[in-house]
Amino acid sequence: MSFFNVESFRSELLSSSAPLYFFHDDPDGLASYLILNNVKKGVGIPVKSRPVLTSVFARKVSEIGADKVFVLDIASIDDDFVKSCSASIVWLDHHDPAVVPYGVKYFNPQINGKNIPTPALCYEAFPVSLWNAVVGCFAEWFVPDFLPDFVKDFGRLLPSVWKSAGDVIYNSDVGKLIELYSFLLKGDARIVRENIRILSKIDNPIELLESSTPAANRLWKHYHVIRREYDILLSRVLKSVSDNKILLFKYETEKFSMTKDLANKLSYMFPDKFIILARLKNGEFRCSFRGSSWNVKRVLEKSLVGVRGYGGGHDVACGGAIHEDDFERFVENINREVSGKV
Ligand SMILES: [Mn+2]
Repeated sequence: MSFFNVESFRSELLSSSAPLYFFHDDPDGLASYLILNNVKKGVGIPVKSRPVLTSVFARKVSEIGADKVFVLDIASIDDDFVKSCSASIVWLDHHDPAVVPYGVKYFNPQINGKNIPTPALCYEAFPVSLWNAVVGCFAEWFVPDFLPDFVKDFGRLLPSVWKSAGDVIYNSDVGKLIELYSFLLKGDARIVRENIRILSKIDNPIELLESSTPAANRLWKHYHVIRREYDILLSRVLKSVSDNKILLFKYETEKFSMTKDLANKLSYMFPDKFIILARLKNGEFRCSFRGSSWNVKRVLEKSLVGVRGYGGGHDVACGGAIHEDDFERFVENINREVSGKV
């Protein structure tokens, strides 16, 4: 049984001659793009921030001359984007069902009560680039039902024994690829675009993992630059860990965001803690929240009352941004919610 209209989505892509893809700026968003790009070649543009697609992006559509826009793994689309977009819009997502602007074709299994990550939806519509589907699903901590097909050829890219998606993410070659994808999306926009272009031409995980071609080599070079920053930050966070239920780490950098990557890693290392990674930028703390012992989304909703900020996401993982001056009060609210009921 399918939880979204696969047939209709499939014909949307097949009838496009020049698609443009906007995808969420993370490994599963990137994997979704890579799968569909195997079916119909088109430029892929990662979308940052909330994530929300605004009119700023509409210009790209006419610049590139796209006949259809595919929006992948992005939680909301601005009305202004739709109004100024010259092409028709097809939207595939798995976040909470959104308000869909008029004229947009919307596909989301959550409408039928099922949360299936976007790369799995792409793979259901077009069973190509299996390894990207697997990488993208694990990036969302989701074990796909098509995993046995992958194991046949690439079983050695998974740990010999594993219990959770976290074990795969942090102890296997599949996990290494997830981290590579994440880091390829960080840095100067021009370089990121180039990374995506190079990656879209690689059609084998072994080529990437063994770094056996100049293309793969180039990607790992970028990875190591980001990895250095990540390691420095991670060791700072680990030094700050106490026996408090809440693991709060604030940092400031002009370079790029590591909050999501760090928050995921910390939630795996400290499953009993409520994790807040907060990066100060332009007067607000951009945050990632994790905590497998709580409904993170509900804790966040309640803690945002009376606070300038926004946030949302999934039950175990959320993102958000809080006004700098309200942050202390916000953390007090979190504290109240987290220690209240477990
Ligand atoms: Mn995503």
